[in-house]
Amino acid sequence: VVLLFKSDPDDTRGWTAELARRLPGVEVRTWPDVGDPADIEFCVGWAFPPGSLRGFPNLKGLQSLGAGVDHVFRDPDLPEALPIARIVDPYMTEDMTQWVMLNVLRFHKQDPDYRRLQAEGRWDELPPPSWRDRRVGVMGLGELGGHALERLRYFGYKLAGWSRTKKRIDRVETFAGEEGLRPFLARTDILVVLLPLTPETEDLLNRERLSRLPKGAFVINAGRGRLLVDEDLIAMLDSGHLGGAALDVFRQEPLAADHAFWKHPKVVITPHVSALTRAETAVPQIVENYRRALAGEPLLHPVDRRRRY
Ligand code: OXD
Repeated sequence: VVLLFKSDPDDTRGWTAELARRLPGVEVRTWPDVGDPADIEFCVGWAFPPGSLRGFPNLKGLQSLGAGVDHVFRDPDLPEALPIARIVDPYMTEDMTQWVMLNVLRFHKQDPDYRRLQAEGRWDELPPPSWRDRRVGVMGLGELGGHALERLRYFGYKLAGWSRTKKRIDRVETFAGEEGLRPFLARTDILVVLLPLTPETEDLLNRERLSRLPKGAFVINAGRGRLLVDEDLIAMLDSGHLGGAALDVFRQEPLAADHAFWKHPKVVITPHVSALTRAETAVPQIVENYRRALAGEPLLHPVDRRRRY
């Protein structure tokens, strides 16, 4: 038996149908209708309620429905030896890259400034930026960051990447670790954050680090809200040090109605939709992982518990 956990009931129906279609002969149950906990062999979902997985004595694998798995590690009772997999789906990767492109281009082409001029009915030409000189930097050089850089290369920007451990990428200046952070930020006009959230990356982008970005820099975050300290970002936008921010992820989701980001003139918000997991493209790897988990084989796109991604 496979158990699915999704918080949105409409969405749950589509996933259940797709899983059932691709797993003939396997029963798919949906939370909270677990039935006998001993029946559950494989769990698929996003943020199972803490402690719940511990209650399934025959559980052989957990498939995160997201690319990020910080939600899994929020469970203090996560069974120790449980194999965990995350989604790596070329459809989602492309989708994320397109969201990144939208926002890199938005800032590079001064769209927020032209929108303000339009609102004032002003036909004013701003000093044009040169794509040749534009320095774009990507934090996180895994599936998502690597793909975004590949696409960004077409635009001729000066590219750099930062990651925990040093990576080599064609025509991208790469930086790594704590000592690489300062020089990476200092050369980045448009910062794209695609890091996983781990104990090491939490609050990484605080006031001190954001102040290393050059004056007028832009921040684009589609990683996780907790990578960035909200008050520090707002302070840097208000002081004029930062030119704008595009945010898809937040410390608390949904974003609280009274959060300062909503009405901030320099902040563009999307509600965690930069790359949605789609049943039709994601289910094949889930089906394969179900098979592997039951056979005791290593899962596709396994999560390293030590690194937490
Ligand atoms: C995520 C996702 O991990 O939406 O944020 O896949």
